[in-house]
Amino acid sequence: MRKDSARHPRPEVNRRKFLAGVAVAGAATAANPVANAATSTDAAPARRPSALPPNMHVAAAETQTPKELPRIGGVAGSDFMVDVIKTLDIKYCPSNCASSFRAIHESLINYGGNKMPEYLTCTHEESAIGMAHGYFKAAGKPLMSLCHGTVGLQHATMAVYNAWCDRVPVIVIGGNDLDAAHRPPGVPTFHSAQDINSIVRDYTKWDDTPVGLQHFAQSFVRAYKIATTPPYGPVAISLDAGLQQEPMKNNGEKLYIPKFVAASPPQGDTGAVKEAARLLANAQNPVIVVDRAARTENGIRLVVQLAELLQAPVIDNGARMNFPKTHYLSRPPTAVNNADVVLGLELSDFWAVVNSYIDNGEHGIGINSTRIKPDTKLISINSSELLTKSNYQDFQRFQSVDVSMPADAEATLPALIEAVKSAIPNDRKAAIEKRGEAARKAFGEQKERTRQAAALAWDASPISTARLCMETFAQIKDLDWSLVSSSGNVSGWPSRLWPMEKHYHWLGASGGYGVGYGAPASVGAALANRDLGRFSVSIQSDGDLMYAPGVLWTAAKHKIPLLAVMHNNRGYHQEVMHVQRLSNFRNRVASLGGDMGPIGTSIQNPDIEYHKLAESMGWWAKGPIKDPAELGPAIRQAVAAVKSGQPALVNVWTQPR
Ligand SMILES: Cc1ncc(C[n+]2csc(CCOP(=O)(O)OP(=O)(O)O)c2C)c(N)n1
Ligand SMILES: [Mg+2]
Repeated sequence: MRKDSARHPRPEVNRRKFLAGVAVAGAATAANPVANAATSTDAAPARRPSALPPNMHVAAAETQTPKELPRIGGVAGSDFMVDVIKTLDIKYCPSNCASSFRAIHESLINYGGNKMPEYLTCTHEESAIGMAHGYFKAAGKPLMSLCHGTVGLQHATMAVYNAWCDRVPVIVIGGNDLDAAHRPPGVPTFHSAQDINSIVRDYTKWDDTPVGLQHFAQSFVRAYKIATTPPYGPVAISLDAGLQQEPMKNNGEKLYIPKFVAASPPQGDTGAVKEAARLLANAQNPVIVVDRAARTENGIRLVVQLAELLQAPVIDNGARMNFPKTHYLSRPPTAVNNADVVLGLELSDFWAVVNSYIDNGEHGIGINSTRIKPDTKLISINSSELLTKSNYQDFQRFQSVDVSMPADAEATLPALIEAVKSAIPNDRKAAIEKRGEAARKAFGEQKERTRQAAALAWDASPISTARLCMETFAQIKDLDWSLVSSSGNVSGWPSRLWPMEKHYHWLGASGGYGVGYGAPASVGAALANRDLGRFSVSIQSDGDLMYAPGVLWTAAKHKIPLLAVMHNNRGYHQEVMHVQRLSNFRNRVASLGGDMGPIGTSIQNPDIEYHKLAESMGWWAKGPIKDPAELGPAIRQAVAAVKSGQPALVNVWTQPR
């Protein structure tokens, strides 16, 4: 907390630093800096006229070092902003630098000491937000990111959308110069807008444009609170360049920093909880489907408790680690077919749990069919219903349910568990036990079938995705591992065969299926895991990495250990299948243009040397591995490099899926 320094700003130290700066800069700087510093606390520095047309000179004003800088008279507004930020638990600020937030950038590193938050150098705004997204899922704490108003925020958008769909808090700060009459003409004006937040408004929980420092203090604490109240989500604050840069008015005497107190998550209504419990307790075949049910480690424990109480199978759709894969009640999605009651916990798409859809029916229109029996009762606990906006369709198809609780599942589970305990009739207890025995048997058989399927084409070259995943696991199994991301499609082998039990064994996917999430999110999550002493591994697809590979450099620069094992199938295989499917549907032979997949879907000829790409940015790297016998030893070496603190990438040529 820096409340005191905010009320009685600028300690002596800074004045001394300031004088030292003047001495170095020499006589060419402000005419009477000492007098300026001592007296003029209210006056803003003189602004240049803004009538210049945008031309090379104007562009140079932004891109070259200014010849002469007037000294600030008083305390920088952005120093106070840093005081506010420091009252919250924000460890890092991954960002791509820009003039619209140069003042707060300068305050963060010089006044704030580059700690809490520490600035991380990013080469793309999408990478910065993607890192914050991944970080939260490993650490449970949000990061902030600074974006250049308009262009930077435009780059950031897809990652913000992924965070929105994935219900992950990220604090997005956009620099913007609001005062049209005084802002620098040319480039900075191109980079300003009336309302930069409109770029991300449809997929943020809240945004604001503070016009004063006290307003900033309230907005920042409010933004943090909104972002971190379930359902979580990204928030945006537009930060006026003038407000950052100008000295504090009235010497900041009346400014205060509101205290952050975390809000409790919304809990299901008592009546609805009782009704759900009654249905579940009396069901013949209750099935629990989970997607983002567990926000924390405790969430997994609660899902296990409820499942065991009912001896109900659990289908994990995997947006988070919700349920141990080693538990005998863990079942594949088909388990829903026989259910008479389905409990959905934080499902991103309830409709698709109980319906199926085939995309190429007659006349090019898809075919819907139900997966469940006609009288199956549906119960939903889903906090996303508290977040619905109109434009983007992340709310998915409308599904009628019998008991609907717009509430946080993890927060509602304790009450539901108690209600189920009281609702189970004595004469049902034996039948419930029996369900458990059947589940153990089915689980064992399922595991065996999966193992046999994984052995198929074990020695194939390019390497099978099952072998890719199991050779990786063999090298990390004795470490405190965390699968931080799996981009592309490896047929779900890790969730099918790795013994995932802890909440960080799997962090889930992007949320919005915006490809390009995997690389930055895995670096962000690896950063969190580094600080928590865990070993991070990612399965990195080729298409995903090529959207913004610069994040590899950020990982090396900031010494973030991460093992990236590549699923390099030399293509956008998902799209290979789409175009192929349409060609088949239309009775045409797909034009491959000399590649493996239809034109526009391969990433080959030339083949990308991902190991060289990574090496050039400071990674330990090896590849391309085509012979499956070489895979294990290569990963072993990579693990050793990661243990020494370096990121390492193994470029593996794989089968399509
Ligand atoms: C930003 C973005 N652009 C395009 C797509 C469409 N898309 C979906 S999957 C995919 C292929 C991704 O390739 P890769 O990461 O290599 O995975 P693979 O399908 O080969 O396993 C693409 C381009 C998307 N989802 N997001
Ligand atoms: Mg691919």
